[in-house]
Amino acid sequence: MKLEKYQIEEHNSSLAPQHQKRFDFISQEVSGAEEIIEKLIKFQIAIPSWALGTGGTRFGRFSGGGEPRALEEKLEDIGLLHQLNQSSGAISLHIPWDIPENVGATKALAAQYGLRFDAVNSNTFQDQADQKLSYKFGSLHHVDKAVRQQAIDHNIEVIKHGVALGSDSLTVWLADGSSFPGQLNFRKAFNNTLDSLQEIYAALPDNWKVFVEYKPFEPNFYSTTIGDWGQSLLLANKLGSKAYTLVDLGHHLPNANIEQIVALLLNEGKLGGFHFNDSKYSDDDLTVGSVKPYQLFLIFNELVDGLDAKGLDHATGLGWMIDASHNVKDPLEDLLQSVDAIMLAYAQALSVDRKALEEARDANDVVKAQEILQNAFRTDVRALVAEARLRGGAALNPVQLFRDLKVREQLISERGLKTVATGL
Ligand SMILES: [Mn+2]
Repeated sequence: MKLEKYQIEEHNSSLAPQHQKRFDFISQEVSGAEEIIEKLIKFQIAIPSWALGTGGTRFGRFSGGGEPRALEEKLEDIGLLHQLNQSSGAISLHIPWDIPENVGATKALAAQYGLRFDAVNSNTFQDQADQKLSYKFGSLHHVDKAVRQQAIDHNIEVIKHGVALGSDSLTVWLADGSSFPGQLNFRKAFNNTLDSLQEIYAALPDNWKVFVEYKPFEPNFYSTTIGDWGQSLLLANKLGSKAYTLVDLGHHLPNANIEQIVALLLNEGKLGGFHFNDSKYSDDDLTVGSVKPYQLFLIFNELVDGLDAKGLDHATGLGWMIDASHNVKDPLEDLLQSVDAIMLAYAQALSVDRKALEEARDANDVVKAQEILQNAFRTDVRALVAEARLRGGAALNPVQLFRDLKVREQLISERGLKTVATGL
């Protein structure tokens, strides 16, 4: 479904008086409010095609109904999110779950919703029905060259689909690893992975990037062949200038200092992509900012600082994407909440007085440095983010409008209660 312009306008005028009061206050509180709003309007977060349906666990899956049944309906859902917040103007596709049947028609449909194609994602973590060799014991790191070759060919195929759609990056996440001590020769596994990635790298068009994602455990529970940012960075450095590390917030062991990892990767010019989510334990796929909003702010603080230090554009310097999919919420409402949390953390990071922060650091004034960051984090910038939405033509309160218009109920009546999003 598509919203009518008047529906957004009616919603906004009903909330306008209250919003104006809050906005007038915050725009005087925060210095450079206008610049922050401009940056917020430009900032877009890609939605992955697998986040639009209910996820699941190995114990079960509880669909809320009305899930997208095909790629066209996934585009429709993201188009709807983008209408509501004007900050979700990109889709990240998963191959083979989302292979377009008609590329021209898919591109035209995406353009109609104002969406571009972000990084394409390969899949060697499960076997497909028509697949010759199994990935049970890994893909790019496999002991058998024939299995590695199959996985290499698949990634090259994904690049081709991406080129056809106008994407310009490939994300490689491997489930490769081992579940028991002794199972794997670590050095051979790493070298096989490097060789395989080199073949994929050779197939990248000149203007493309490849993002090497890491994860410390799951589905393998003893070792992961690309387990942390060090291993990813080693590979990215060996591959060349088109290869980058991708940071997924959920892919760290508990209490890892992700903001420091981000700072150093940006310093090396090797941070390429970013996957947002939140977690209490590890890869929990929870709504962005729902558990550790201060950590999210500290990460954004390093992102803004590091991008500025390299002269990179915030909106286009990295690939920004949400990577989450879970069980108990309406997936579209969850994505609206996630995008909002990202924008809030970004706005707060933009409001940090960087000059004063550096002066406090240079003077070893620990208390002052902490005060500067906490002051930014404790400032309620929701009205700034809402103002950016308003100026972009989106809704002041996307979740409220989603509910007022009974969007889920309409999707269920169009698509049915028992639908399962493709790939899930
Ligand atoms: Mn990820």
